[in-house]
Amino acid sequence: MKSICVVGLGYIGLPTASLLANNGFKVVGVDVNRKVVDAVNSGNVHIEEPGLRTLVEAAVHSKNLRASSVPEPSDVFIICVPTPFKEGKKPDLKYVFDATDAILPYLKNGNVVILESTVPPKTTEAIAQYVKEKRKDVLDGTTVINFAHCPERVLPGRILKELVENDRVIGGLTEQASILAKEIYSAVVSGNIYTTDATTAEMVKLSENTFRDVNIALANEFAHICEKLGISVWEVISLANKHPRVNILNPGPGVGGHCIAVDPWFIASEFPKEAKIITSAREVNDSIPHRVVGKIIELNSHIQNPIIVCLGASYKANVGDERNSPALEIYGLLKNHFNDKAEIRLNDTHVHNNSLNNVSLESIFNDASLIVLLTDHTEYFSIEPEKISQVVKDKIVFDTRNYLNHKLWKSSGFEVHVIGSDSRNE
Ligand code: SAJ
Repeated sequence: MKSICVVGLGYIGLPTASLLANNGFKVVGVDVNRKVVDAVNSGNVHIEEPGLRTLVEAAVHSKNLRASSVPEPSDVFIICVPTPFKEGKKPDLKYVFDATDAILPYLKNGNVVILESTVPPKTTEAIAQYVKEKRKDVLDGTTVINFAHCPERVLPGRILKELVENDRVIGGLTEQASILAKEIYSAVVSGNIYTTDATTAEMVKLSENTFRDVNIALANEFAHICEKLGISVWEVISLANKHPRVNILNPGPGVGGHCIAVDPWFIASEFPKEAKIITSAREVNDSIPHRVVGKIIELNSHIQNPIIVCLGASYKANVGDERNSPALEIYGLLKNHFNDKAEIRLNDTHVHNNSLNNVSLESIFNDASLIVLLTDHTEYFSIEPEKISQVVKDKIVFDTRNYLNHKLWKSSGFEVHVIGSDSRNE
């Protein structure tokens, strides 16, 4: 039985540590946040993710998972810490190097160090080099450490399923490192496991998220053009996607989260001359919240002191994560624009952030002049427009996700506006 130390108990680290523990590995999960450590040790979770609580409870109960503030000697170390960007959209690798510093004293001959965090090309090499600089025994070869990059690929909201079923790519700095890392993942992954070199694995991960970002940017650009043409982008995309080799994604209020809105910069910041499409897609997607705000201002132009209801704060449906959320950006931009000349209300049933003034669905619609759907949480689909129509001031709804039942809202007297579509066609 191998011992594994997972550094970082966030969206990726905690499910990974629990899954490995439930498959017989002895796992210590490490986090710098004491509250997270205490929560995990009592079988609790600090993240909203379907099925995670049960998985963590089982892992802690089996005594195969413990959380701690400091690493311990182990056979394998898996680094799952965030990699945000800093000023100038440059990758911030502070947490990756902090994690490396934390495990440095515990590294022994034959250990495997796996980097799961999404990183710019050549980071795995840089970490191995850093360890050599800090540990003479690694530099002179008396202690051999096997470094590999194995990027996580799971979709928030479906993490537990995808952690097991998705194919994995493992990029070892040496062939032996790939073989050893593959052994670990083989115990828990039912998808295929492909081995390659570390830089290729880094680029594979960045290419996946960049592909999605560029595709969404294209959909957002089509939405803008279709609005000008007075047609519905939703119909255009749906019909274009009937072609066997076309799969255009959905436009929306912008692209958020800690992956797709960040990772393309890991390529573009290092290759600014070459990364033309990547940079321009990022710029398109970053501009969408401003366009949405422009439309909201236009819809309120005839109203004195409007009350604007924003539904959703998280970056996408049915998750409680508001990092880089376009919904929150739009909320902030509206507050800045209107200042005290409008009341901007916000509801999100998934985000539990005390600094947000989260208004309940029971009272949020009272006297509203505009309802804007920003995140397509399932419960917003069940809002009854007939009931709402009796308490709002103006019956206008703006759907930035093309999610609501527009027929139903219209039959309750609402004027319905949808992103990427001329309201006359709705
Ligand atoms: N979005 C659109 N239109 C779409 C799809 C998404 O506007 O058609 C928006 C979402 O609303 C959200 C953002 O894009 O604001 C990103 O959401 P997402 O569901 O596309 O992706 P993430 O960030 O939750 O997860 C991605 C996934 N990558 C790919 O699908 C290639 C996931 O598999 C990765 O593991 C994850 O990034 C990560 O951690 O890197």
